[in-house]
Amino acid sequence: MQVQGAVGAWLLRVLAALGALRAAAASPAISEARPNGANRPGRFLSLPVPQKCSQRPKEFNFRGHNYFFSGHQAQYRNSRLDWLDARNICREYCMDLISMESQEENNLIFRLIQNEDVPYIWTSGRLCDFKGCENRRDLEPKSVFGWFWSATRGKMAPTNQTPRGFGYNPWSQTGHKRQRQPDNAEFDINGTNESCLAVLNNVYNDGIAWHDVACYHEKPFVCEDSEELLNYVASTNPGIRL
Ligand SMILES: *[C@@H]1O[C@H](CO)[C@@H](O)[C@H](O)[C@H]1NC(C)=O
Ligand SMILES: *[C@@H]1O[C@H](CO)[C@@H](O)[C@H](O)[C@H]1NC(C)=O
Ligand SMILES: [Ca+2]
Ligand SMILES: [Ca+2]
Repeated sequence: MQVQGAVGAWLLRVLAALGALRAAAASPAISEARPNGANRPGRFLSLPVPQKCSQRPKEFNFRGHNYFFSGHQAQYRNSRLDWLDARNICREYCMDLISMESQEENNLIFRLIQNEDVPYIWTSGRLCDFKGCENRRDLEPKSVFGWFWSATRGKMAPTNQTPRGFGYNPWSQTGHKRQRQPDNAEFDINGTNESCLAVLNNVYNDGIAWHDVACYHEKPFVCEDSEELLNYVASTNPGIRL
């Protein structure tokens, strides 16, 4: 299982507390409560499908990871999915939603969005506000310290700081409330939390930038290789070409 050193350790403890770590070691299926659990409770993360993994779309490559944009694949060209459904499409290919751990990787996505005039995409960014994240002083305030990349379980930089590997803070300076992101704006409208990270293309006249968005919104998405899922499928399917 691929863990980003100490960075991911805190989330592993969270998952371990949920009993999810054992499940992840034996099989990568990890249950995760849906943010909008009242509507569709008990949704699960999908297992990788070995045949799909070996034939996964490899639209571009960066630092040894393959990626694809849903809008460039015939079967997903017009797909707009909520955050968990998008993750699960990726996961069947031994991928997950993209995590932008460096400005270089972030630039790849911003360029794609700009060149293809994509309005927005989902990333794997997630707020730790589900079961197992309670009573965590180190995640408070959540809006600053509570964000992580769910694909790798790596903690994100505090949202009010320039992330390591970046020359600027990619969170938008504005949004629905004309405040810097994350602003959890939909909570003020109707009590729905904005727990997922999307990249929006100039929706608030703010250029291409990171926004917290409620996870039920339906968007195109970018998938990135998951070392955890690739390793799992490689180890359980001797000789498979990935
Ligand atoms: C949703 O956001 C509100 C306001 O920030 C917060 O008080 C509440 O705890 C959040 N709900 C969940 C499930 O995290
Ligand atoms: C909250 O408001 C948004 C925007 O008006 C709407 O699309 C969404 O369905 C609402 N959600 C709920 C739970 O009322
Ligand atoms: Ca990445
Ligand atoms: Ca927002």
